[in-house]
Amino acid sequence: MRKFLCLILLLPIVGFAQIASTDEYLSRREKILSMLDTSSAIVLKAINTAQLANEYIQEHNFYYLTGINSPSNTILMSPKGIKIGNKKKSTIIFYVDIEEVKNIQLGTNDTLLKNNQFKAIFTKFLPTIKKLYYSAPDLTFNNDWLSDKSYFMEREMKARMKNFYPNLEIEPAEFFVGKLRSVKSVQEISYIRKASNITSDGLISAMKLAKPGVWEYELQAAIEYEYTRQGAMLRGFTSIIGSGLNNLILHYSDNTRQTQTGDLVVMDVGAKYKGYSTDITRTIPISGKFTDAQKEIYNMVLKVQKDVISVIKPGISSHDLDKLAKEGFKKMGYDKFLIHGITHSVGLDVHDVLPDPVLKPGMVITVEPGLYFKPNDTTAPEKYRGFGVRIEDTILITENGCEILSKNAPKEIDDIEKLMKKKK
Ligand SMILES: [Mn+2]
Repeated sequence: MRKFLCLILLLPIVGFAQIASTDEYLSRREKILSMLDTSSAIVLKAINTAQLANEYIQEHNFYYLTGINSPSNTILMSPKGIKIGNKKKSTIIFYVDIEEVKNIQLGTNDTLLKNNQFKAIFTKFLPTIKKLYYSAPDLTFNNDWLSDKSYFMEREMKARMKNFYPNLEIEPAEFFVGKLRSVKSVQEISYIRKASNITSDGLISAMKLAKPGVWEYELQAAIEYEYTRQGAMLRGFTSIIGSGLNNLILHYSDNTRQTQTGDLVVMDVGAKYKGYSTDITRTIPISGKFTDAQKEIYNMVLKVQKDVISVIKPGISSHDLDKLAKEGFKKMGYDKFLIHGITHSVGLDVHDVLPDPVLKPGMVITVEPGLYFKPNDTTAPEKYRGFGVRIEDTILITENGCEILSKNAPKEIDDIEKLMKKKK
């Protein structure tokens, strides 16, 4: 059956190419080839296994250039061409199962080859180049507990490669491919917009459900119900539902506490739609009404968030946004209670790669200021101790300014309180 399949599939590769009329992956590969100089190459490997809870997430650079969402494949690209027998190809996709790659659109200098040919071709090719960009999905740190020796896979790999190819420079591909990845296409933007709309619906459901006594995981379930219902089959990251003192823990994700009257709940969540994440945070009073002290802090955070968003346009740097938020809180006297950066890029990864901090049209970033007051922090006014507020939107940089993709999620105090009054 296998042999038979290969026979029919080898012939009509051009035919397959015609199935997809607009192929972003091919044009991305062409751009990458034009960015590489003739003595360099890039090699990317698919993630072999599901990483978390059996959710398979492809290595992002590999996915970005191939659209292949299955394990064990490899792509090798070089503008000078890679020798296969007497021919040269600038892109080779090595596959395990032809079914997984048969729909990929190939350029005239691209080809598909069985995975078992990779080693021979790669070994011959490497001495002909000076620089190799690579993906490092499997390069982690391992500790052998018995001999108590630590193995850094990357260090071992580099030492070994140096041995065989002393003149070869090796660099992770993330930032190189990231130059393209950070500016999103119309289609990518539409996926992030959809992820943002779905997540906003989830937040609205959670706001309607919220009342004292509800468990954090119930709010999480209300949000994630919308993800699944609307076809976002994965989360961009583990939902953070922090009530009471838990909202002071930035990456709290146990979500197992029962809420109590008077709590603020920070909900930092994001669906992943067709591979693309969003990232939205809303802070709500579990009782349906902010106390005066909560309102004061909430309004400070909201003002700083809006002030930052109002200056976003092409040419401004993400570092400027951080500075502006810090200065904004400083004027209010609370800058020391902002304990994290207020922006990051969003895309295939919820903390997407951003090689150049200067914003360009098509980039998508978050703006997420917050203030956090520990219960025993005597430098904070007493009325604020014991809660935190964070407000986060996912924002598209446009030609003249920006667009808030997560605008459907209410963040004005009146809107939140009105919504929370409504019973389902
Ligand atoms: Mn974020």
